[in-house]
Amino acid sequence: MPIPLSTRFTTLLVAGTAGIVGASCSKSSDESPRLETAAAATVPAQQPVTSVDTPSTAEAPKPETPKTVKPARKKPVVEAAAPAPKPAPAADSTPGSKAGQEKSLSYDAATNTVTFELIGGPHGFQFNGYAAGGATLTIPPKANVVMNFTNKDGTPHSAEVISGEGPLPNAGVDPAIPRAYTSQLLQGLPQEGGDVMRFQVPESGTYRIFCGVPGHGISMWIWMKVDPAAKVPSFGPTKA
Ligand SMILES: [Cu+2]
Repeated sequence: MPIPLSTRFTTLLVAGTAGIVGASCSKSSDESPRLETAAAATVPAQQPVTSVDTPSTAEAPKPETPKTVKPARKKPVVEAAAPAPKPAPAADSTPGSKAGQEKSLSYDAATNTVTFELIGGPHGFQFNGYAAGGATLTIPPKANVVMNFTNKDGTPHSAEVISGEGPLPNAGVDPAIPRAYTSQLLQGLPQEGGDVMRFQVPESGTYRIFCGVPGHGISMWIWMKVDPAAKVPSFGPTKA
């Protein structure tokens, strides 16, 4: 079911534009000697945009019971290009991955853009409360991905997209997809720090979203799969 591009994206654009002015380019050459420095420089390194989307009271959810859902945020702005929006969930305690998706994932079919709120923690070496492949983000082929990473944990964390095959590296490596990594990949972003990854996925592929801080990624990773059959993105516990 198509999920309308939320107004969050608009907020992002605004915040991102504003952030360029004051952002320091923390993708410094000593930590990530990669090719996309020009593109990376346009990405604000420390913007608070994603913090609006995570309830401060969220506990680490168990894989079979995704986190409690807050009522959908209401914004006055209407995204004209979005398909007919589904009704906002009436209850604030409806369990289920679909409700969880609405909070962390949105999709604009017109531009094939997936926007995902990637959370470090919130408590411990997890992404969105999942560790060691316990969750899977499924993405339609050739999608443009805007992945807003915010570290909610007290320990510094980072994120990048690495191959879905082979042993887990001990620390950050070159990403499997260009630009699919956060700033401060090795030292990690502090609590409430964040970065935005913008990249395009290929037709298909299996990847892992991995924390590049040395020693973290052995457990701090989740799956990211590009499914040629996927019409919309989804996020939830990994199916056996
Ligand atoms: Cu980490």
